[in-house]
Amino acid sequence: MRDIPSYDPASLEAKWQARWAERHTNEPDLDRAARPFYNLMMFPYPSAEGLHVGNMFAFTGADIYGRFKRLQGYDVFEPMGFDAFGIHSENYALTIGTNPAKLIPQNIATFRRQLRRFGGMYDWRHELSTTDPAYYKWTQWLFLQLFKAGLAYKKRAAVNWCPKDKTVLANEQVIDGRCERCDTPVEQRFLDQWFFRITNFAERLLDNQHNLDWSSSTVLLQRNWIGRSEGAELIFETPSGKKITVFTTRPDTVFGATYLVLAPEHPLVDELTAVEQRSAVKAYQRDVQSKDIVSRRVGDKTKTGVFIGSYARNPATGEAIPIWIADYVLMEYGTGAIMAVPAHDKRDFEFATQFKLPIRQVVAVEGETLPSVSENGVLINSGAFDGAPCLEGARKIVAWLSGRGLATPRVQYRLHDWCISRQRYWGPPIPIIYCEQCGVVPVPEKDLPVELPLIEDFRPDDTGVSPLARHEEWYFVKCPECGGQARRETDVSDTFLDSAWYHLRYPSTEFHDRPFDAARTKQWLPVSSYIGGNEHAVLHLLYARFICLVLHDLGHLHFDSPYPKFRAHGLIIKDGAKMSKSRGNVVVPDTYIQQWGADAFRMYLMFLGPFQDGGDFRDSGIVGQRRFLEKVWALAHEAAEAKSAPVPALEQKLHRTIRKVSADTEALQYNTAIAAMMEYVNELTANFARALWCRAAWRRKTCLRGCLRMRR
Ligand code: ANZ
Ligand code: ZN
Repeated sequence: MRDIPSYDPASLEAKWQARWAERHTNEPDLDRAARPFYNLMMFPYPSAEGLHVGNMFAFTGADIYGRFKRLQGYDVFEPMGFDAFGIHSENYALTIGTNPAKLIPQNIATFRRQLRRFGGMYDWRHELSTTDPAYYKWTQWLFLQLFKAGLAYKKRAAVNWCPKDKTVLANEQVIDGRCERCDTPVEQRFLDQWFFRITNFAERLLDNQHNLDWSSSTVLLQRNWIGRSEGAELIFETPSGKKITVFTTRPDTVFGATYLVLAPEHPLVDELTAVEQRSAVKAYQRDVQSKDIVSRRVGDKTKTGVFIGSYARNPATGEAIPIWIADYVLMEYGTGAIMAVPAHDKRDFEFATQFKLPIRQVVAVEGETLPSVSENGVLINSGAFDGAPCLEGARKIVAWLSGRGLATPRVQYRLHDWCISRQRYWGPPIPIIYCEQCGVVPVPEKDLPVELPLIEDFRPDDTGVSPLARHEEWYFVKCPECGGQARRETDVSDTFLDSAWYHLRYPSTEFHDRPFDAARTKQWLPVSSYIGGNEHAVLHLLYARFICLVLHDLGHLHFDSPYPKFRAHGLIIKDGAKMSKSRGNVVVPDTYIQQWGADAFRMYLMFLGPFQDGGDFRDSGIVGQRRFLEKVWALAHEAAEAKSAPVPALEQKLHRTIRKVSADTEALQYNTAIAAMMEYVNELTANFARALWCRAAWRRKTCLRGCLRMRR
């Protein structure tokens, strides 16, 4: 028998990758594909370090699924691109002092090399980068469509401001009230910003969820983020006739409302404040102003607040109750005012205890101490409503108060409009022009893209305006309507806008006169399978659904959900924590791939644990996968030479294995699929001298051709 060549992944993998390129294996005919399957994975932002093992884990799992579909006969379109605008890329550029416009292409080159080397079956003809003017021209077009539809508007809003870094921070960059980069306490500032009216779509974003085949954890995260609450608005009147409207989810507890709390910014505070309380109220408002937004939203700190010196009438009891302001009531939610029911609300209870305000129990629940928040009790101390179960009591009380014009049923969402303004350099300029004569003028579509100029002073400064606002040679323009002197918007848009529509662009990258071609879109969208991290459950995935609804309503798309099927992958843990750049426990895959080969490394990653749960990364164990592949390699070579009749027991094992591997792969349970293949190979090697794979199995490409004689 001739010698079996040794298993040499470097040359072997290169050979097959060359073969793919030659045969266009990964490049389906996008216009004529008979069985299109759009296999999408979340595109990376090209950080300097390159792909780490956590990224590689996610891409491997998604890539295997694409390969599986290809083997099942689908025309698989698996594109890849780069989410290269935004704060991650820009902050890195700031750290090393190089312009992101110069730095990012280098990072992309590294990523591309890594993605090719690990054997991802990507259609590189359709690569895209969000920083390419040919791409962001259409991101700007998208902004214009929303603007024209009345879904983009400008308003003054609070932002987090780091006084040391002199920059606006996203909420996620504020950790315990401090800047995540320099640990300085964060302040609030007020800026004019662009918003998208995603709240108009809250109900549909919830309803649509029923049609989504998504990981249940993702659906739940989105549901909570949208945060639908059913309740009522109730009116509390002051002696002077001012009406204070509160939003409550528990109108049944109105008899227990012993005081009111307004947000410190509430518009009625000034006129309702008694003279003797004025200086205390002002001081408190100033104090709250200087705090960041995020820590106000977390409820479990000591309560602060001030009595404003006036009273309002409880609509149920007719009693005059005191009015306070406190920062645990947020202006952006509900009406910015609450009725406090300390007996049945935890925050109100803490507040009332601290400031010695009356606590009146109005719901009796067996065996519970105050504050009891359950809705399963019956009403007490509630006049004519005593004895009613909470839900029924709520309905009756709202009906009773509505009759007197003091209540309206109301649905409230936690979701806010999407702020898309960024006072930064590294993003697509928002395509708006301000003219003294004509006002806010959208850039005409024929003038897109509004290119981001290459500037040297891209650093944000303490003016709080975008670096582009320092460049009059760029921002002074002729008004497209009257031809007079006008000025460009100098904010750029949020990275999440770039990624909210990239799936539409991939199949149409070669069209430069339209964002996405109608026929291509019909053929390939919506996406067949989307795989990515659950950390994007509420931002990216929600925004993409919103943009899809908008484009659907405007007649651009034939579907209203971009990703009918989504699966969240698990996380790779290293030294007890999620592998991430910010934690500094990143492992780079390159040396492993060099030493063991891409196939062994991919297999190792998939064997760490169930793909949707993730696993613990250790250096040991890769050698096991490598040995397994060597074994398969040797078996295959021997099989190519041998001739023998089928062995029934092995045939049976083979078909069982095929069934299990197919089912597990479809369910993304790669670890158990690998285990089944190992078991099968062991059986081949250990128990039988000869075996034959049936031709049918070979046609399905699940096993090797011909017959096999075992090595002794
Ligand atoms: C009285 C009450 C009694 C409440 C009770 C709760 C329990 P969700 O479910 O999250 O929508 N609230 C209303 N507006 C607020 C604001 N701007 N800032 C802070 N809190 C606000 O929560 C709605 C409840 O949160 C409302 O119902 C209100 O307190 C409070 F036993 O009203 B409740
Ligand atoms: Zn004008």
